[in-house]
Amino acid sequence: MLQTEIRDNILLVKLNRPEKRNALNDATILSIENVFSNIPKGIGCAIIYGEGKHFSAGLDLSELTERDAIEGVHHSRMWHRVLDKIQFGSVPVIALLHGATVGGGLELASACHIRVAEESTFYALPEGQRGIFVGGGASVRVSKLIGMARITDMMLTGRVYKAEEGMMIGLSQYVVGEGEGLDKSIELAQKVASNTGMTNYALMHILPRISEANQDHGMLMESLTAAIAQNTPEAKERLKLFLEGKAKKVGE
Ligand code: 1HE
Repeated sequence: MLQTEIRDNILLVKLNRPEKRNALNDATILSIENVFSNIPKGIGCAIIYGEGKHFSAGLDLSELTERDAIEGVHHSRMWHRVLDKIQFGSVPVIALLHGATVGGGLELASACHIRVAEESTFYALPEGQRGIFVGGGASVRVSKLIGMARITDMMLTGRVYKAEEGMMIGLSQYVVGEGEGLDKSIELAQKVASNTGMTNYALMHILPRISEANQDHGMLMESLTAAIAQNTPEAKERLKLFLEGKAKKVGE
């Protein structure tokens, strides 16, 4: 149900339940937790993608049986715990999207740091139409990506966004042609993995906290982070190479 492969210093994680459109049952969610809690040493970036014609059809609705309220809370909190392992894990994660990226599938994608969408990607939050509510973090993460008015509309009306529109409103940072997503994601992952550990840590763990802090606290955290980062041996070496004309220029 989940397949992993290591290519150089990149971890590829594939949802592999195409017969159920990569619907996310508890077993899959728990294996995602296991994989992202145990990223092997030496890995610098991970890519998550889906087998078959769709990234993910979201929560496995066949498991949404007779849960009472408190069981429902625990189930949703389990999703939160697992997706936090992606957002606040040890390496940046790229979601490579195609086809349906809906409900819990969009929640999984929105926990990742970069989203690359192939042209077939479409986004929706069908929870509203199913009579339920998002439970895997969409109200927080998707709201932050596209704003509250848009997520409200998506859930009230079942609105579907296609790949290009999705990029325009902030659901993905990239759109690529069909079948080109893996190459693009690997290219991006190599860049991400070539950053210093401190830079990637700051982007994953400190920046989101800064963006939620008040301006005064945010600025202070920024100064502390900048000071720590510029003091690392890796940063000093990189600055030295640049000043000697040996580092790539911007855009190279
Ligand atoms: C599923 C699921 C699923 C497909 N749970 N089994 N998500 C949804 O409301 C989306 C529901 N799915 C769909 O709208 C469509 O399946 C798709 C647009 C994603 C794909 O359509 P298609 O024509 O390629 O596939 P299909 O024929 O609809 O489905 C193939 C099989 O996958 C079929 O099972 P089969 O045994 O009859 O072959 C479907 O029943 C099964 N399948 N999607 C279970 N989601 C943390 S809270 C998050 C809350 C949510 O995510 S709610 C949104 C749920």
